[in-house]
Amino acid sequence: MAIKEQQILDANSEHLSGHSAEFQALQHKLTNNGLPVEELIEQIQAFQVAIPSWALGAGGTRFGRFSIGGEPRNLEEKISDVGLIHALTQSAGSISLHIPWDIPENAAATLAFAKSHGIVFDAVNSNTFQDQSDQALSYKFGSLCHTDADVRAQAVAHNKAVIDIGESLGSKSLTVWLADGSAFPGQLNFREALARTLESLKEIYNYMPSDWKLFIEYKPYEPNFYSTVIQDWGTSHLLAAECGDRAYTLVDLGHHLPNTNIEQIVSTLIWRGKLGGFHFNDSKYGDDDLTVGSIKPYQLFLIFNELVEGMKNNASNNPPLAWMIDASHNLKDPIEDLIQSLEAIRLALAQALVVDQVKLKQARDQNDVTMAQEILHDAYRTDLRPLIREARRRSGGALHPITVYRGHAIREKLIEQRGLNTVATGL
Ligand code: LRH
Ligand code: MN
Repeated sequence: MAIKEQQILDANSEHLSGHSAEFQALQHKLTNNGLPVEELIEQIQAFQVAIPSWALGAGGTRFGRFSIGGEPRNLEEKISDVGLIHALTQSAGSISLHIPWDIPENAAATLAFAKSHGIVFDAVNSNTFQDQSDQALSYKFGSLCHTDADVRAQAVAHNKAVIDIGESLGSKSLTVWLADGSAFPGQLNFREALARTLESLKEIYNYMPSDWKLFIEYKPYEPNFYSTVIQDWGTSHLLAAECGDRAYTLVDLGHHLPNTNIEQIVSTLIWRGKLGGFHFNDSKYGDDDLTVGSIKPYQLFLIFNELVEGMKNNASNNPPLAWMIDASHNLKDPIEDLIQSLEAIRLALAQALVVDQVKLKQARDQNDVTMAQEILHDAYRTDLRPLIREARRRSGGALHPITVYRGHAIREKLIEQRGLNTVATGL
């Protein structure tokens, strides 16, 4: 379901005068603070986030799932939904596929179809946390860590196949997240499981084309509830360092125990040049995969503040980061939820970009705790939404994407086209 550029321009014209007044007032304030507004807008326009192919339908839990209607029935419809989100927001120019949930039947055709929607392929994700019907050996007791060498070989072969699919689509990175772990004390020899996982990862790493990156995603628990082999950033970093220069740690915001200082983890990984990228979402308790910035927006700002500062003084030459959303939509329309997440991410970036880093450094050097906080709060509490809107408008996007989405009754049209009970592959 495409939205025409003219439809977006028409919608914008209704809000232009209000927007221009708000933007000019903000532009004046930022310019008075010595901030390069045009440069900020360019940085925001350039900031693109990959949409997960597994989050375009209604998510669910073991307690149930409520269909949203008009869900994409295949990869092409998923790409067209991402194309729609990108047309409205001009900030979602890529899709991250999960294999085997999204195997392209004809890679060349899929590549051309995506190109026609202005979409490229970001990291591909392997899946050795579910058993497929045509699979010989089960991953019930793990995959890359399994005690049985044949199961490990099967899992390594799957990852190599995922790399081959990614290569055919122009992707340049593989994300490995493992459910591997144990449900009860005594079940697993931690050291041996980790050593087997490292050997398996090295085989996958050495199979990757020389211009590819490996992202190792950590998670403390779920679906295993006693131990997880790659449970935290330290374990992921250890494995990445052992694998090689093109292996990095991927930070999924929902994969931390309560009250973990994620911005400090981000700062440390950049310092080591081993931060690969993010799975953005938000959470109150566990891996809730909620809308980005919906629960802890200040934490998201603090993370971006470390990113902006860290990548500015990037002594470790941390490579450009992979920006991806990883969310699940139990109640909201997936397209609206993703639009809100994209807005929250660009807003946190903008807030971090207007932090007076020079004054902050001075306050820190003088241990002026109060002033350091005042400087952060000044940026965080500046309403930068007109700046995000202006960046979007200049890229041809909608000033108010959700208003346009609803105004054109797009979900209703998707339901007419696809049906009420279609179920998208994924979580
Ligand atoms: C695991 C995870 C991982 C994906 C999956 C869909 O919780 O975050 O990134 O493979 O969600
Ligand atoms: Mn994730």
